[in-house]
Amino acid sequence: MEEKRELSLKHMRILKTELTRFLMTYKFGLDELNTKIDILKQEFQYVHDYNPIEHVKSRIKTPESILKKIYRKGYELSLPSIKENIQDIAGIRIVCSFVSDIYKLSEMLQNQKDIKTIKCKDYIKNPKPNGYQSLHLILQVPVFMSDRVEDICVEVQIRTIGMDFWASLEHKIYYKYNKEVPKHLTDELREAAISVAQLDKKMENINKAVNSFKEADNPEYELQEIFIDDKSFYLPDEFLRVW
Ligand code: 0O2
Repeated sequence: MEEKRELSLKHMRILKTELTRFLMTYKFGLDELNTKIDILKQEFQYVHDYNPIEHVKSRIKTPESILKKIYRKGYELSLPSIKENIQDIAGIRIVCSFVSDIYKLSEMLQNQKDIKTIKCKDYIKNPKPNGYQSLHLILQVPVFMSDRVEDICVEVQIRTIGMDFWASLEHKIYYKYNKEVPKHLTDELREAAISVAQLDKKMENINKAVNSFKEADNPEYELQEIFIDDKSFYLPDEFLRVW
């Protein structure tokens, strides 16, 4: 009896180590992708004096939520099965100002040599029946561990501020009503989603108009005066920003 208990404790310890190691690889995958996103953000800011990213949030699914999904979808309960079937264990949400930024960013990420696109679901061009809009990518990144390389899937959701606002409220309502939302609210949510899409379009057009005005009005480089040893020099604004 004692021997059996010892064995199961040992087994549990091994399982716990395996699970921790398993989830750690997803954290590293997130770190890797977050670094890539941060580089794009900083580079954009310096070179183009413009930041397409409003904010970024990331999360690792809890073991409980992973198990619920495995159970809901009827997959086998094992680590290889979780790895193969649950592609959103690691998730990043990027919120952009404009719809064009979403596609720009998505292309820049997908064009990186060490990133492989596993899936792309465009709920902006094809919103869900409830009105949900967002661009979903499942991206695979290599994670270099001490003894092996793991290819890790990360779900990246890219959306505008308006789409994010809508999704947070819809999520709150969905859980408040325990997934049985009254019809008048689902109708209003659908209408609100249409308003969000219209507002996004308007903001994009205003931004385009402002950009073309800036390009027409200003020379390519604005020269900045700097002083070294009391001598005055003129340097392009771009140069000062980078250095
Ligand atoms: P959480 O806690 O946000 O992660 P698949 O994963 O491809 O087998 P699934 O789960 O339908 O199938 O994938 P999909 O459609 O790409 O959606 C995954 C995630 O998108 C969800 O994660 C939500 O975060 C978000 N999402 C999708 N549809 C809606 C929606 O109608 N409303 C809101 N608010 N969010 C949505 P999880 O796993 O549900 O939860």
